[in-house]
Amino acid sequence: YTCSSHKLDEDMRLQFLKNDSVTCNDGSPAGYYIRESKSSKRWLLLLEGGWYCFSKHSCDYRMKTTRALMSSSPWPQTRKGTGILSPKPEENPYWWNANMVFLPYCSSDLWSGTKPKTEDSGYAFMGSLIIKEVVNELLSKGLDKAKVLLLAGISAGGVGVLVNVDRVEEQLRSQGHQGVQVRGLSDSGWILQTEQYKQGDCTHVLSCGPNDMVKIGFRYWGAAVPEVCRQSYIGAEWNCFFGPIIYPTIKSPTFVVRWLFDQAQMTISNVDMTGGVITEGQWNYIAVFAPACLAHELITRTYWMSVQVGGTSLPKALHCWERSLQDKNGSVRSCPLHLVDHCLWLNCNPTCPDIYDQPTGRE
Ligand code: K4Q
Repeated sequence: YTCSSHKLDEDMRLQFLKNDSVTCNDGSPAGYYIRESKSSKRWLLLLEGGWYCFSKHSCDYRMKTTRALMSSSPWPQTRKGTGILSPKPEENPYWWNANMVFLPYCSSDLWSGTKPKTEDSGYAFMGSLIIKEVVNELLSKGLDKAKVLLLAGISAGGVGVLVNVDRVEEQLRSQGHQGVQVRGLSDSGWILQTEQYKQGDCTHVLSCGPNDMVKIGFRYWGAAVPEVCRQSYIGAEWNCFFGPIIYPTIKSPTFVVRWLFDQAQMTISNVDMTGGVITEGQWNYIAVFAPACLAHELITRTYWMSVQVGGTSLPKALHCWERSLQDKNGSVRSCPLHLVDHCLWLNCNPTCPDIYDQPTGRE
């Protein structure tokens, strides 16, 4: 065959859902892109990202600016799989031969919604039902014989993984497909509930802090979060969108990928870094002291000044932090606040405390 036909069959092809009551925001049918690999029993389902909207105003604006994130009508017939979706071993040494399924994000609800479009609301929010229906329709394409289903997702899709991975597992098990091992891979969906660097109102999607945003969205989307997490947050179920809260409740093995200084986290924390430019006040807001030690507690230890990251101890870092809070714009450049170990094994930092010197907790 020619190079171009070879290239073509590497592309993923669009398939609209057979059940057309499961829709994008505007009522158009949701769907997925698929590249089958008959010789493989591995299935990768990847949830796309792209923020969200949580009000008539913000969704109308989203419709005008990024329609493909709310409607399937502008979707192309094929898409190229890149990175973990690539069928080329040189681009994807991990899973190049797997069955690849890309789920475009068109529900604007962090893949959590269960609400069909009604006359008055104007938009549907069915993210969670889209995943369910895609899994259901893939069963007849060989997913029923799979060994592993990896539910992956990026940014908003990474939140979608945390919120949906156990539901997918339960869906397969209840239909008798317990032979399929369900796993999660969440990329950049681990968001912290920080106070904003600068208080923002909630009129825009991006100026709204993490908690306010999710509180509003949860109701607007008719969000479904996992039962176990919901039970422990009755009346405040929106907390279950956040990694540190939902993760301990997830049963399926789930791998979390996250940049130390995540841009989406910075954006919703109102740390404006347009053009990669950041002020000293903003940089100090994201201070961190993280030595690679097997240990617990530090600040009341007698040796707390001897643990160092890159030559800086915690008392020194705290001193720097105080200075940075006093003179927001003063120069504290030689006073470090971002201290993360580079070595990777337990106690690879030579200043780690001796574990035999640590109290056991029973003393
Ligand atoms: C608590 C939920 C916060 C979710 C943040 C999602 C961020 C996102 C889009 C990406 C490009 N930068 O979806 O980012 O498409």
